Amino acid sequence: FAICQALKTAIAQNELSVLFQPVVAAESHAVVSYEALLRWNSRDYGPISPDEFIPIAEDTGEIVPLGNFVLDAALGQLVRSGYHDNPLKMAVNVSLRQLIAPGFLEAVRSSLARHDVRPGDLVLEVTESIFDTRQQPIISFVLHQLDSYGVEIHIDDFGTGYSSLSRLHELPIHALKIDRSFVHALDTHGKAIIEGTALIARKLGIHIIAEGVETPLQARQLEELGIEYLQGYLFGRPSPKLMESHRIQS
Ligand code: G
Ligand code: G
Ligand code: MN
Ligand code: NA
Repeated sequence: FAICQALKTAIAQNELSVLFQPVVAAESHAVVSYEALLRWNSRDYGPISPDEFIPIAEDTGEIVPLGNFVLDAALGQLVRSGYHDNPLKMAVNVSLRQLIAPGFLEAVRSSLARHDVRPGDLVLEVTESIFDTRQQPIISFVLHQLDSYGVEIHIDDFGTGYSSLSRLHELPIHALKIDRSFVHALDTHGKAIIEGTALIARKLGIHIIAEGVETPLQARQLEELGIEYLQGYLFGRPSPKLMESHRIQS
């Protein structure tokens, strides 16, 4: 595929950028962290969604340099936005393929050290693919190492994969991000699913973030269900800069 070729040169040609979307505390709406979201504007193909190019990058192995680029760009932006005066967390999406590639732990440690960011202020978002039983020894090793550094692990798009709630205690998981499809279905089946997930997570000491929050009504319903953190267009779209307001609110 020509697109694989284009992806290989995307970093060198300056075609990649990273946007940041806030996560807020449900009660105060204060910003508690940002999620870094990769964007590719290809010279040859125009803007391509990560939903399209991330799976290709996973297949070709390009996800490793791409992932390192995002980690570095995200921590760099965090520091330029006043992190050292006013600490804030940064969440970075990580593919399973990237997580288990040789050198991943070292890449995380060196990026944290280079930017002088506390490991506890880095969140890695992984999907339910981390429960893949065939790869369990390596996945478990890497996640426990990250946990020992203080890095937080959050499960993204929770509820859309094949994991079961009973497996949550087996890995060092700090939070679940409830997939936006359940938030958008709060008036139908979504409420029961979110309520049940929150109940179990709370018992296991795992935090909950709801994503895809678009209306004040959804925010209110989620807060009433005891959801601690919210993310979505209601609070901020993905944008190139971190918001100024976090300094006053934090
Ligand atoms: O930002 P957007 O909604 O277009 O993201 C689409 C998908 O791409 C989401 O599932 C998101 O988690 C994923 N994604 C965005 N940025 C990155 C990244 O830097 N690395 C990985 N692995 N996935 C990403
Ligand atoms: O899978 P992940 O949660 O990483 O995907 C993040 C993607 O979700 C981003 O591409 C972002 O643009 C999108 N997103 C963020 N907030 C909202 C929202 O409130 N509504 C919808 N429909 N999409 C959102
Ligand atoms: Mn995510
Ligand atoms: Na998601």
